[in-house]
Amino acid sequence: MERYDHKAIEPKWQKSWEEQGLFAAGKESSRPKKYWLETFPYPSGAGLHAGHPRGYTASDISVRYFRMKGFDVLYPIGWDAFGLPTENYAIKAGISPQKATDDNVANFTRQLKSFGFSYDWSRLLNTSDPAYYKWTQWIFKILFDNGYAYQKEGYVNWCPKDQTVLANEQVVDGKCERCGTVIEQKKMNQWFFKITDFAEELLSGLDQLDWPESTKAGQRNWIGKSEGAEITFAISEFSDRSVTVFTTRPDTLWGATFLVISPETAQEWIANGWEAEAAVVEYIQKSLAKTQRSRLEGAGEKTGVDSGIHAINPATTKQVPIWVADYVLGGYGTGAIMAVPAHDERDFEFAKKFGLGVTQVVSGEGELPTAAHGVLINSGEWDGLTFEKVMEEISASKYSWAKTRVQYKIRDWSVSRQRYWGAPLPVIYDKDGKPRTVEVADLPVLLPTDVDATPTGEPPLSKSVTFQNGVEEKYGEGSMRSVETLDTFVDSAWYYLRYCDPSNGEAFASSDALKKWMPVDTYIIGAEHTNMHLLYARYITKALHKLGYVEFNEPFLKVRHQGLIMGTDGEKMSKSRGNVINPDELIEQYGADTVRMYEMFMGPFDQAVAWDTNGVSGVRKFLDRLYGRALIDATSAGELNEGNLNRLIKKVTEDIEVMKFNTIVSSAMEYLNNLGEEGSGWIAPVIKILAPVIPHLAEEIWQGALGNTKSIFEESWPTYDPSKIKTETVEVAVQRNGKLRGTVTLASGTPEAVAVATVNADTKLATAIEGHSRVVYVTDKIINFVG
Ligand code: ANZ
Repeated sequence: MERYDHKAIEPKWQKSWEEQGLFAAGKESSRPKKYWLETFPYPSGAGLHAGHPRGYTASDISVRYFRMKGFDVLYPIGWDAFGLPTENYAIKAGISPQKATDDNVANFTRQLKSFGFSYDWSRLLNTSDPAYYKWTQWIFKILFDNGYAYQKEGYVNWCPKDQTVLANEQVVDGKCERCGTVIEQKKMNQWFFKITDFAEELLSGLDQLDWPESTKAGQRNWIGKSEGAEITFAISEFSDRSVTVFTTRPDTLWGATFLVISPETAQEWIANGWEAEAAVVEYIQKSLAKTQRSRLEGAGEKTGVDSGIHAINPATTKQVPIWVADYVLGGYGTGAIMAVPAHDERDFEFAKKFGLGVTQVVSGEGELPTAAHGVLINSGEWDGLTFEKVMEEISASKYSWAKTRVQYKIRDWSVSRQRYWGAPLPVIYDKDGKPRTVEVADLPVLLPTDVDATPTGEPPLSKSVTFQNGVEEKYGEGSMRSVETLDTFVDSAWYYLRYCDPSNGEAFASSDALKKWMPVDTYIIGAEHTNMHLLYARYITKALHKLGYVEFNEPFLKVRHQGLIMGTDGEKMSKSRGNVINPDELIEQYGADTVRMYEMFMGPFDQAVAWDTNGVSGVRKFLDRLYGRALIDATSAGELNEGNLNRLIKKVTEDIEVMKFNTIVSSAMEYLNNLGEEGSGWIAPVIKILAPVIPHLAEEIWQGALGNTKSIFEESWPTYDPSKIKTETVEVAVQRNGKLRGTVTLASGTPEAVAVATVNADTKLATAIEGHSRVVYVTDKIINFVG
C-alpha cells in the first residue's frame, strides 16, 4: 500500500491556504455568521503538549465544517501573553519577560501552524502588545470613571512566594493557584472591580445560556445567593449599641442561644472603644491570619472565645452571650450571627465544644442538629408558624427589629498586582494620594523597560527612573503614576471583543464589527475556568453593556468543555508530572492529520482519555489505506453502494453538529472496511466529509488524485438522500430447544427484548415457545427459546 508523504503535503497545503487567505473571516457578508472561539493560549516556555490540541482540533473540525455549510466563520487566535509564569521564567533565565514572550510566541506559532488549524491569522492579537493593552487600560478607565472600580484598604490574599496579591478565585484550598504556596492575609490598599453590583444579573443571565449544567451550577454556587433577614439585638452592657445579624433562618430566632461575631467585627468594636479582654485580642489576631474561604469552609476544629458581653434576643427578651469565633466571616452578611445550635451544624459543634445551650424550635423527630424546615415549637407566640410565615411577617414590617435581606457570597474582584509583566494601571495619584485615571489621549501607559523584575515586595515599576517622567507637568505637582499592574484576568476578560476588530486604533472595536460577530456562538474552554475567566468575561460584558458600549449582555451563548488527555500513566498530562507527549515529534513521525484524527478517535470529546501511541500508528495505517484506495479507485468504474454512502454522510453530519468526533472517525473506518468494487464515486463525498478532520490529506486527494483546481474547503458540504437510506433487514431463525420453528424479519442489530416481543406477536410462534425458561439470542441470526 502506498504511503503518503506527510512531510511534503502538509506544509504544501498549509502554505497554499495561507497564501489564498482562505480562512479570513468577513469575506462574504451575505453568509450567516458564526463566531467560534477557543481559549487563547498562554505562551509558556514549555510549548504545547499533546493534550492541548484536543480542544483546538475539535474547534478546527467544527469551523471547517461550518464554512463548507455556507457560514462566514470567525475563528481567531491570539496570545494571553502577560503573566507571572513568564515573568518568573525570565527572571530565572536572566532574560527580559519581553524576550521570553517573543521566543515562546514564535514557538507556539510554529506548533499551531504545524497542526494546520484554520485560524484567521490576520486577526492575531497579543495582550502584551501596547496596541492591545491600551484598551485594557481604557476599560479600567471607564469602569473607574463610572464608579465601577475603586480602591479599598482591606485584607487581601498575599502569596509570599510570588510576592503579589491574588484574587479570591486564584486561591485554591488556601493555596496559591499557581505555585501552591500557603496564602497569607495582608492588609493593603487594593483596586477592585464591583462585580458584586452585577451579582443578580450574573445569576439570572445563566438561565438563557447553553452551557454545561455543571458549569452553570458552579457559577451559581460561587455567586452564592442567600435570602433571609437581618435581625438586630440590643447589647446589655452598652445601652447605645446593638448588633445586627444576617440569617437565612429567621424562623429559628427563639432557638438562638448565643451570638457569634467575627474577629473582624470584634476588631472594629475595639477600634470604637470596646475594652476587650486580652484573650479576646489575642484570638482576633490569630484568626485574621487565616484566609476567608478556608474559614468559611470550616476546615479543622471550631475555635472561639467568650467576649464577656451579652445581647438581648428581641423575641424572647432573654439575655444570651456573645462569642467571637472565626467561623463567622467579617466580609459576609453583617459579620455577626445568631447561633441556633439545634438547627445549624456549625453552631451545634461550637455549642458542644463550649458547653452552650441547645434549644429545638423546629418540630421533627430524629437527632439534632437538623436543618429541615417545619412547624415551630418552643417559640412563644411563634409556635405553630413556619419559615414562610415568619418571612412574610418580616417583609410586612411586623417587627421593628427585623427586615428581609438578600446576600451574595461573591466578593468584588481584586485586580491590582505588585508584579511587572502586566498592563500598568492607568491611574495617577495627586499629592494627597487621591486617584484619578489618565486621559484617553495619554493611553497606553507604556510598561517601562528599565526595570529589574526580581520580586522584593516593592512593585518593580517603582524602580523605573523613566516611568514618572512628565506626570507632574501634566497632572500637577506631587502627582505620581500607580506602580501596580493589572491582573492578567483583566486582559482576557475582553479579548473576544477585540477579535471582532483587532487593529482598530480609535476604539476597542467598532460597533459595526461587534454587531456583526458578537455574541460568540460557541466557546471551547476547559472546565477549570468556571469561576474565574468565564465569570469575569461575563461581568466585563455586562458592565460595558450597562455603560452603552455593547448591545448584548452575555458574551458566550454556548460553552463546551473538552475532556482532559491523560498521560500513558493515566494521570493528567502535564510537564510537572513528566508524562507529556511532545506533539512536534508525533507530527514529524506521523503527520498532523494522523495526530488530529487520533485525538478525536480517542474517546468522547467531553470525557477524559488516556494517551496510547499504538493508537496513533493505527490511525496512520488507516489513512495510508484511504489514500492508496483513493488513488486506485480514482480511475476505476463500478457500482456505488448508495445506501452505505448516504448513511455515512448522514452519520458524520449529525455527529459533527453535536461534537461527537470519535464516532465520525469510527464510522469512516467502518465504511472503508466495507467498501466493495465500487469505482470512483465514493471518493469525492467521503473525502469532503473527512476534510475537516484530515485537511491536508483530503486536499491532496481532492486536488491531486481527483484533479480539482480549487480548494476542497471552497466546496459545499455533501447532502444525503434519505430515500437511499433503507434500514437493512435480516431473517432470524426462531428455535425451541434448538429446533427450528419458523423465522422473523428484524431490522439488523435489533436488541433482544425487541426480538422476543416480535416473536410473541406471532401467534403460531408464541405457542411454540410457550413456557420457555431462558433465551439465547445471536444478533441477526438465531433466537433460541430454551426450557
Ligand atoms: C441562624 C441560623 C439558623 C442559620 C439555622 C442557619 C441555620 P448562607 O448565606 O446560605 O451561607 N452566617 C451569616 N453570616 C455569616 C458569616 N458572616 N459567617 C459565617 N456564617 C454566617 O447561610 C447564611 C447562614 O450562615 C446564616 O443563617 C447564618 O446562620 C450564617 F438553623 O442564622 B444562620
